[in-house]
Amino acid sequence: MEVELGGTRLVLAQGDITRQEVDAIVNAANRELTPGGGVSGAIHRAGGPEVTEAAAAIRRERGPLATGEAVITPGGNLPAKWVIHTVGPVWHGGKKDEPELLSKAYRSCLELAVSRGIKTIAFPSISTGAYGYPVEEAAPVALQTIRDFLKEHPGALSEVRMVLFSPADLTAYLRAWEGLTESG
Ligand code: AR6
Repeated sequence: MEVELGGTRLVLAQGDITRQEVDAIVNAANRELTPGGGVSGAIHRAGGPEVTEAAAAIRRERGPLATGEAVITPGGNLPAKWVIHTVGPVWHGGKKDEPELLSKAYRSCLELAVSRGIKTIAFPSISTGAYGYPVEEAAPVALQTIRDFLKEHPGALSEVRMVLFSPADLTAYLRAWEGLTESG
């Protein structure tokens, strides 16, 4: 799916985030910025030591990230020039501010991207793997945050891409987008 939102293209697609030819890809990181598994393991493997060492240097300098914060490193061997690392919330049943924290993670990445002059950015589905956030609940939060940000910053980005690893995740995001556009 592809729509135009005030000068920015929003794309929802199935794929592998490490293959995206965009200015920046987002990493669903842990607070320690270590490679870990899932999308983070894949990004550190594909990006190589330049990514892992830059992430470790940030960790040494500023300590563990808080949930919802974002930092940036070079993309190393990735097609993307930059990696924006953010920490999504661990799902605890939905009563521990998970939606606010998830929204904050997307927003921090978008703000950091714009402040660095990044024009094209690709996100994975933050928190819906190891961190256990149900994808049906995460998708509307992600998409609403992106839509609100683009309304507030018209033309600041040329493309925002959500890259879903599985067909089921893509379906969940497409449904969530329909729900958002129906409710205005
Ligand atoms: N491209 C796109 N999406 C992917 C890829 C890929 N190559 N690989 C996995 N996904 P997760 P989290 C999807 O667990 O829930 C790490 O160990 C995956 O199917 O990567 O935020 C970190 O170090 C799922 O839908 O991130 C943290 O400790 C989504 O990416 C912890 O996991 C997110 O799954 C973060 O957990």
